[in-house]
Amino acid sequence: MSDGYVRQLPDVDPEETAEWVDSLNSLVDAGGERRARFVLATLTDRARELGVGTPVEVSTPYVNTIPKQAEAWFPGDAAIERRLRAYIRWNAAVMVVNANHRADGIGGHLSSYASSAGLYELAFNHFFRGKEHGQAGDHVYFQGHAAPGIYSRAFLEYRLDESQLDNFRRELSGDGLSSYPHPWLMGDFWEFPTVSMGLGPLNSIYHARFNRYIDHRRIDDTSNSRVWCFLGDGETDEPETLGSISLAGREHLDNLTWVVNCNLQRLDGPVRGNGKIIQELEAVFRGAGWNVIKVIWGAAWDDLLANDTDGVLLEKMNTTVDGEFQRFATESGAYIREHFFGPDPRLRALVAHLSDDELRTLPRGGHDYQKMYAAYKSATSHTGSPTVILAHTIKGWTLGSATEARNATHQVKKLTRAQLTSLRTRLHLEDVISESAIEADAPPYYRPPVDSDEYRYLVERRNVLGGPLPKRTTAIRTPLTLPPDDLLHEFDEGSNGQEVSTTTSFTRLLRTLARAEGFGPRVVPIIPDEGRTFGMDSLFKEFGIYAAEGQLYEPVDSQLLLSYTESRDGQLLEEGITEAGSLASFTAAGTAYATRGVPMVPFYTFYSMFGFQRVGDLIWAAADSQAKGFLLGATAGRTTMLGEGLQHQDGHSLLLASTVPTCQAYDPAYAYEVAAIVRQGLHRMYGSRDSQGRDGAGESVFYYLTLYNENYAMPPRPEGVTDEDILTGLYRWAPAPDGVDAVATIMFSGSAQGAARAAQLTLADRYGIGAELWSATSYKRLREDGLSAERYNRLHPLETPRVAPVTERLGTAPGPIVAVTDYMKSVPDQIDRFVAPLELKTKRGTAVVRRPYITLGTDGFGRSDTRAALRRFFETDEAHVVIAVLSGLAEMGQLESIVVDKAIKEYGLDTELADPWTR
Ligand SMILES: Cc1ncc(C[n+]2csc(CCOP(=O)(O)OP(=O)(O)O)c2C)c(N)n1
Ligand SMILES: [Mg+2]
Repeated sequence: MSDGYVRQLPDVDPEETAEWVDSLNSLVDAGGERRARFVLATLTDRARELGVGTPVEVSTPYVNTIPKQAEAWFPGDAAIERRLRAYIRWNAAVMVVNANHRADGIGGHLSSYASSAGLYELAFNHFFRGKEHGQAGDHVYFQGHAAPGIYSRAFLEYRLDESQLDNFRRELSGDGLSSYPHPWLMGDFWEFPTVSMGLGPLNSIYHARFNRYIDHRRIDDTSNSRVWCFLGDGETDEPETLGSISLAGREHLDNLTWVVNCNLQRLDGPVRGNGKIIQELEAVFRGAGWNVIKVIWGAAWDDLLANDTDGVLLEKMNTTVDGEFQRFATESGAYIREHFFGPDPRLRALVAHLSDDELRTLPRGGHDYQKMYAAYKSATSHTGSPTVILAHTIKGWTLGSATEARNATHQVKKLTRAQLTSLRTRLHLEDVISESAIEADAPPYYRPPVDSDEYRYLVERRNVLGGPLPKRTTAIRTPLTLPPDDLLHEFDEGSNGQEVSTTTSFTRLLRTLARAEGFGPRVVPIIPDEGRTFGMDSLFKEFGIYAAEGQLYEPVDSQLLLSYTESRDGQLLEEGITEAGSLASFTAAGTAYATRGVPMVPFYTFYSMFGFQRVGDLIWAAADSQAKGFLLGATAGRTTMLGEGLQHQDGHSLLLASTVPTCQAYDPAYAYEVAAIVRQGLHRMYGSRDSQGRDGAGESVFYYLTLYNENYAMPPRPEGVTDEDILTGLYRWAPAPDGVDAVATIMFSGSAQGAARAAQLTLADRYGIGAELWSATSYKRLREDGLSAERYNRLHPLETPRVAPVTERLGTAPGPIVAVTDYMKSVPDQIDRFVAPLELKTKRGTAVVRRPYITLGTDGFGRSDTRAALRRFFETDEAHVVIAVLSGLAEMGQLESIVVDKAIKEYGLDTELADPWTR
């Protein structure tokens, strides 16, 4: 297909054009296609040098990007580094083998690290910057399954001891090591959870961008930090992996380097048996504006290629599919001579001087230390775009012929004695590992003593580079000043009758926080192209939208007060339509207290439906990372956001939120509740002081708040209600109306407050029944506190029993309890077993009875309709709250059932309908 654009441009000198085309014709006639391609590529290269913008070629031949003559010289001690690698490889393998000897089935991986040991070791010895001397250092995302190798190195550095290696994957034994990088479980070691594949790569991109952001905003100088991400070639199939690479290209993130370990295999088999993953990735990354460095062939191939005057070798390289290359890695030299070099006599002649053994061991580029060094050197000196190194390796490298490049290699967890012995030979470890030791059931680890040359070299290299990695520290480099406590007190006054939503109240609160002196700059508002929906466009102009290049155009709305204002030091992260990317920004900001020693406070506001269920795994990983900050699920509720329908209406994010241990989930009804939760949340997460008395080192939790778009007058905070009442999840919001006795309780959350309040008035007016109103801000919190009391009692049979806080509080609540929310019934059901029993006075004396606890909620798919219709459909409106209260009273024998029946008929609810969750 021709480039259509050429035919649309005027040809100012057709004669000259024809001459060029003629030359090309004769070139093809005389030298053939291959020669013509070579000349064209040379011309393109020259054109680039001359500054003639030529379109990026997305694909280059299947050879190394860096030619031999341009390779940087390797400055290290190759012999010592090889030796160190051998020890690390050995221990990594032994750790997994031992773990599986001790506890069959405990798992672990041998072959991922075996294929990438060289990739890591080069970086450890020459590139990764550490965190010593108050530096933030580099940020390294290690491939999750390579963890044994990383532990093994830390063992050589005497950062881990033998018993820890012995307890690989046995964390509950006290000094065990987690299977994969989990900061939550090894908080002074791992920084980034990477094992759920695709999340590490995505997070690394947004991390690199976030480093730019805080640099441009002059919060932290990040110019000396590089973000590295190591990933598998199979991992690139995850949409999260490649989904945001264009952002990195567009933002010219030359502080980001990816290393893709292209061992051509994933778990079950080849990544692209019928294709070429390296070629495919090259095209994708080049198209996205990345600098791509392919390291396919080791040094021994250089001479072969130089002698390939007919181009037959190159042709063979280009046309051999990965499935075949994988096969060659398992075959003899004779097989390779026959099947790779064999068919073409010119090709066979190229390797006639090589023995079968030499042919068998022709190295892959990823195992060639010199070539990999050159690639890293080039990547780290490259400017203007991110770099990806595509390194061709063999899965299970050095582990022996039964394991290397076999389809089942990923699952290998045990090695026989014979295999261990052959590994020892392959790694030349005969002098440090005795044959008899291998005979034993638990083969020994080895590390050089601290006075050895190898140890000194290892440590010296890390010292030069700023200390050992990985290392997670929460030492604060730039402390944060919390805003004064009375800053948000305006929300306690209510909205003076003005009808507003909790969403707009929150936007106002966010503005107040972002303006707060000292604290304001640490606020990171994040939105995924939904600012206008949440009324956040009011922040665009005042705080600016972050754009690395500033604003190169005059915005269409520049004459408006709230124009779309982008700037290099803009504060808002307007991420566009990517909830995953936004969550990655949230994680980068929410972990900056640890990764950079600079506490930042992200407020990520999104469509609640597209939060936990869309990017739940990223939220889980954020929790593992010990991220702090606020997630705001706006347009919350299944009936509050009218019109949109079932893909938009969220009735379950609070249920999903309840599954994340560090998530503090709240469903506030009023602006003063939102303010109290944010105020106390800031204290809890950032408030406690570090050893030097500086703010920012609080608990590693994060908050999830639902925000609704229904407008109503925000009431003032009721007299006597404390922040503590709001934060612990439940408090009495209003007594029964004057003139009626309190005989029932209605609990509401979020926008269900409207139905609850209306029902309270109706019950009093029509039935003379008094109901108290309680605000339930967090069922998750109530449940956890209840479980805690219950557990204490179970395990302390002789102590005074504790009472669940929710039980205690409800002890003073009258009658049956009806809980209504705009979420599934399972949300209020969380406290079902903690609902206090009732003391009931009957004619025959006082009885303690189980109290009716009736939950109303929005189980089922949403619908497009009005709020009123939706609430009727889901049975959460005023009528249904009234019926529920009457029904509860009838159940307790305090009301005739006929009254309930009559009410049902009066409300017109007596038509037989299927349950909403079946409709
Ligand atoms: C999201 C997710 N899905 C599946 C897995 C299970 N899994 C672990 S490793 C692996 C294969 C990895 O292949 P590749 O990325 O090529 O890495 P390699 O081990 O070959 O270096 C799979 C499927 C996972 N960890 N995360
Ligand atoms: Mg792989």
